[in-house]
Amino acid sequence: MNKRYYMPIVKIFLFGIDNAGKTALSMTIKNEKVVNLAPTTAFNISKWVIKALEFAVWDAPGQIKYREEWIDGLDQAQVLMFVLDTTDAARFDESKRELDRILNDQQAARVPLVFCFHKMDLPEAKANHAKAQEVFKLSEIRNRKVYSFDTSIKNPESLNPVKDALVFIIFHISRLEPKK
Ligand SMILES: Nc1nc2c(ncn2[C@@H]2O[C@H](COP(=O)(O)OP(=O)(O)OP(=O)(O)O)[C@@H](O)[C@H]2O)c(=O)[nH]1
Ligand SMILES: [Mg+2]
Repeated sequence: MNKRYYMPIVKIFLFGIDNAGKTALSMTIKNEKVVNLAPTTAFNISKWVIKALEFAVWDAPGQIKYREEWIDGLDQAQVLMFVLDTTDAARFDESKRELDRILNDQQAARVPLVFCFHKMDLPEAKANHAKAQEVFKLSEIRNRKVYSFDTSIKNPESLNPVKDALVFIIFHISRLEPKK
């Protein structure tokens, strides 16, 4: 039987608190040079092309005053991508609350989560990694698929497994929606 599948443009909701590194990570995936980044003040919507597959990435503004707007990025998202500044242990609890707020939203039900322990080039991040795993308890998330990675913009190769996971996810989404 000759089955045909269409490849949807997958919407990624890229979130996490301010200074986590979301915009820098997004730029690095796009092979753009990261210089003098200002905090994001409204959704940065851009396209990632990975292995000829397209993703519409909604890079959220992380500061508290913008978090109410996250709902727009979450709407219809097919991938949740969370970025943690692993150097900043003082803000792990705040980060976890924001992650849980989204995971508990009805709109995010069953949507896969890609979690980045980010800024792993920095010694503080290495020192805090175990603590971050303890706080976020990713293995206890049972209501969706969770993929987690150690990432750094200083080592763009660390983003390759993230890209592979996105391709894997898109493949499964397209398999679920055969073309009529
Ligand atoms: N050393 C290091 N610095 C990083 C990395 N990723 C981001 N940064 C730096 O962290 C700071 C914040 O990065 P942004 O990408 O602007 O953070 P953001 O999460 O988009 O912040 P908001 O837009 O305010 O939500 C910048 O100075 C980046 O250069 C990383 O992997 N390693
Ligand atoms: Mg930003």
